[in-house]
Amino acid sequence: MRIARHLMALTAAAAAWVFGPGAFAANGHSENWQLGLQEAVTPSAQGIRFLHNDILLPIITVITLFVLGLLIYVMVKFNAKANPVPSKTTHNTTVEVLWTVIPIIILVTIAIPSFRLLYLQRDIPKGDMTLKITGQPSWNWTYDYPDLGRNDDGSAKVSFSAYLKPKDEADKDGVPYLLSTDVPVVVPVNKIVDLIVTSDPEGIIHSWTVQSFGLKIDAIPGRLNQDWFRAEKEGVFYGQCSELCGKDHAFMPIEVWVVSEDKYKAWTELMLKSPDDATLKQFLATIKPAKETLAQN
Ligand SMILES: [Cu+2]
Repeated sequence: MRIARHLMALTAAAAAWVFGPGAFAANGHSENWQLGLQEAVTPSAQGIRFLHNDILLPIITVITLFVLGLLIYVMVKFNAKANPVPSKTTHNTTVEVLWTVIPIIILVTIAIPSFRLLYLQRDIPKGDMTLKITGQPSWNWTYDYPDLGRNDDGSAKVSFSAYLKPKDEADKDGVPYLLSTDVPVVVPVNKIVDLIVTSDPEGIIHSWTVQSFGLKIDAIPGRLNQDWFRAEKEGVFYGQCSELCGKDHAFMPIEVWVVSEDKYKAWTELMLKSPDDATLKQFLATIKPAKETLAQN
């Protein structure tokens, strides 16, 4: 009984670890020893979280425990010693109907929310703005804001590359190394951002991924991929290239700042003036969403 109580306490602790809000849930990135998904700030990410935590995980847990129980039962009850004369039974209609119907019910239970989520993700709504993301062969990302005006050659006026922030600078700024970039992508909160994602024609396949947005979309040379997100919370959210793309695959992070509409507007006004690095850095410090708490590395 005592063991059972210990086991139950352990299970509860594990569940709290996996599902609980936890100290590390709201940093826009994962933490050492974190289990479970990162904080969900878009409808898509919330859908993924619900499907995984509330549908799949309970079903898998029940099935696993059920099969484990059956195995133990068979091992104890029907081993050669306990059951020297085995039964010759070959068919049992009730059992056969059950093991066909129950899995069908389970699959339908999974399919309904799964398809609903798929439609939410793939049925791309008309965006409030467009962001073009290009994966570069030099292992970094380029971002274009075509809605903010074009140059004579058709290129976007607001266009910049984001590179990995070097370790010493990341440490100095108190931001996570390998996730932070020298300049962030800035988007307004609660607005639908349509994404056009591609890779340099001379380049390689990358994948633009931000876990908190429930977003992972391949950047393929010569092809435009489309996706979207609507971040419902201000904050700094990190991601990484998620397509094994070459030697610097681990060094092309993604840093997105979700800010209020006013701050976004101020940012676009500044960006249209092509500010120098120092001016931009100074300005960014004034719009950076609330500071996150960092885990010890
Ligand atoms: Cu890549």
